[in-house]
Formats: sequence, structure tokens, C-alpha cells
Amino acid sequence: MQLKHLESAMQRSLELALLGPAWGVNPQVGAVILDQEGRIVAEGYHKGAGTAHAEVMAIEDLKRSISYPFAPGYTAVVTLEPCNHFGRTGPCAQALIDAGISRVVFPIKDPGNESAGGAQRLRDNGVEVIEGVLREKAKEQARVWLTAKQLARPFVTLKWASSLDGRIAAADGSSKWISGEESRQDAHDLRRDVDAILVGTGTVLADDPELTARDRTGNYYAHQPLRVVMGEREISSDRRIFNDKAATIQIRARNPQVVLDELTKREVKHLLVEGGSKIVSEFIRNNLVDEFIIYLAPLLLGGPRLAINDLGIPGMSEALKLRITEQKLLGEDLFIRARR
Ligand code: AOF
Ligand code: ZN
Repeated sequence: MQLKHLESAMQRSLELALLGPAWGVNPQVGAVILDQEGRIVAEGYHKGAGTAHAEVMAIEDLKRSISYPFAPGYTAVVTLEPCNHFGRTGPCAQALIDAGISRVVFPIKDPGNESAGGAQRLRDNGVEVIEGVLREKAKEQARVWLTAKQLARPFVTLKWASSLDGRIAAADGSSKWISGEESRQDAHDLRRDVDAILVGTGTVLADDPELTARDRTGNYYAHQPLRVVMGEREISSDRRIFNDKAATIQIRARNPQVVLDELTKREVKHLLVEGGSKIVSEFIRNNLVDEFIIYLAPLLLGGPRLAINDLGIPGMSEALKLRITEQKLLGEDLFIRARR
């Protein structure tokens, strides 16, 4: 089979992976099985922690059409090295061996300590293994899970909506609305995809946000991220953030590292930091931001309400340099994704 052919199969597996939830402790993983002629004859993807892995879903899919164990010559194309451990489910490397799969193709190694080693187990059992197909694309797609795993802390996305001149509110504090409707919906979809949203006590006291994830019609998404308030000030229980639409915790700390430690314990893989500027600045200063999402609205506000306060940067040579990885128009706003 040509590499091009394996790449297009991997492309399909990567698309399937995205059908699973972005939130939750587990990665998004997709898998297809190719027959001897290279046709896709089975598909699977992981639907979240506690459910079968993508490889097992694809094997189950193929079982419906041919007899098990499969005849020689089938190739499994998976978006992550098959696992080698008993976690919430059994080891996929063994499931592939038992199914009689002849060849396994994957883009990236599993960085986990217990789960890694699947490729070796496959080879030891006579299965051909091809690693690295669409590696960069797969790495990019799995970056949240990979980073969280490698750093043993949540992946942190920082999000704000500002005027072109970087203001997140007018001088009187009003901020409804800086960004347009499409940007605001995009921000709700972003919330749906994360495990937790964080704001400071100041934001709760000033804006009384609900911090839930809602669809275009205003309905609540089935998955609601944990709402986290950071800071030592007392928040009264009648604030909207404490309503029954989602779980909420207050972490009485000012240090972002303390907050991340607590959220790591709670198995938060992806944290969305939404403000205010003091907290945003703290995360940046402590080098704890993995990705920035900025909605830039074509407005000018001037005044003192900047997205970021002081970062302790004295001169140009210390500027924090970012790389833009995605940009697009959302209605009249500019959507920017960037990282260091
Ligand atoms: C998934 N889905 O399709 C694959 C995964 O606790 P468990 O048993 O669900 O195992 C989770 C680990 O298994 C995960 O961190 C990763 O290392 C590996 N592969 N996980 O959730 C999948 N193939
Ligand atoms: Zn597995």
C-alpha cells in the first residue's frame, strides 16, 4: 500500500476522532480498518472515559461483516499508538493481536507511562507497525491532551474579547457587547469543549456572569464545564455562578500554580481562563498559558480597561512573542488563535 493511501486513511481516522468529546480526561482517538485492497471496511472512535477505545470500536464494527478472528491482511489505522495497559478498559494492542490484524499504522506515540509500549507489544507478536504517518497533523489535533499529559497539569487556554485597541470594557465598566454574535457563540462552543472555566472573584462581583455553555438557541449544552472562581474574597451564594446549571468551586488562592495543582487533582485536562485582567496577567507572567484565543472587534474604546495589566516587561527585547496559528473572520470580528 502506498504512503499516500495510508495518509488518506489516517485523515479519515483524524476526522472520526473529532466526533468524540473534546472534554474529559481521555484523548480524542479515531480508527479505521483497511482490507487487503486498502478499502476502509470498518470505523470507530472513542466516545469518552470509561467507554471502549477507538481500536476496539473499529474491531467491533468489522466483526459485524466478517468472521472473527479476521483473515490475514487487515490494517488498522489509528490516531494514537494503541494502549498497552489495563485502565478503565483493556489493552488495545492485545485486542488488535487477538483480532488477527496484520498491520497497525499510527502517527504519534502514547506519552503515558503505563499506557505506552503498545507498538512494541504488537511487533513482538508479529504485527507490522508503521509509525509517524501524518505525525504533525495528529500532534496538532491532540495538543491539549498531549500537553496536559506531558506537563501533568491542565492545558490552559486564555480567552478574551477586546476592541481593536485592546480594551475589554468601556471606561464605565460596561462591556455588553464588545464582540459580535458569532464570536459570542464561538466562545460558548469553546466552553462546551473544555473541562473547567476560570474567573477571578473580581469578575464575579463586577459582572455576575453565569459561565455556562449554551447553543445558538440559548439551550444549555449537555456538557457543562466546572466553574471555578479564583481568589480570596467572599462571594455570596446568590451570584449566578452558583446557580444549578453546572458545578462550581471557589479556590481561595491568588497563585495560578496553586489553582492548577488543585484542578490537576480534579482531573481537569483543559482549563479556559476568562478573566479578569488581573488573573489573565498572572497566568501570563507565570508562563502558564498554552494557547491564546482573542476575539478582536472593530471598535475603539480607549480608556483604562485593558485586557492585560502589567506583565513586568521593561523593554522590547523582553516582549512576549507569540505565533498566530489560526485567524479568521467571525462576522465582523477577527478571531485569533496564538501561542508562544
Ligand atoms: C482513549 N481512547 O481510543 C485510546 C486511548 O482509562 P482508559 O482505559 O480509558 O485508558 C485511557 C488511555 O488509553 C489514554 O490516556 C491513552 O493513553 C490510551 N489510548 N484512550 O481514551 C482511545 N486509544
Ligand atoms: Zn486503548
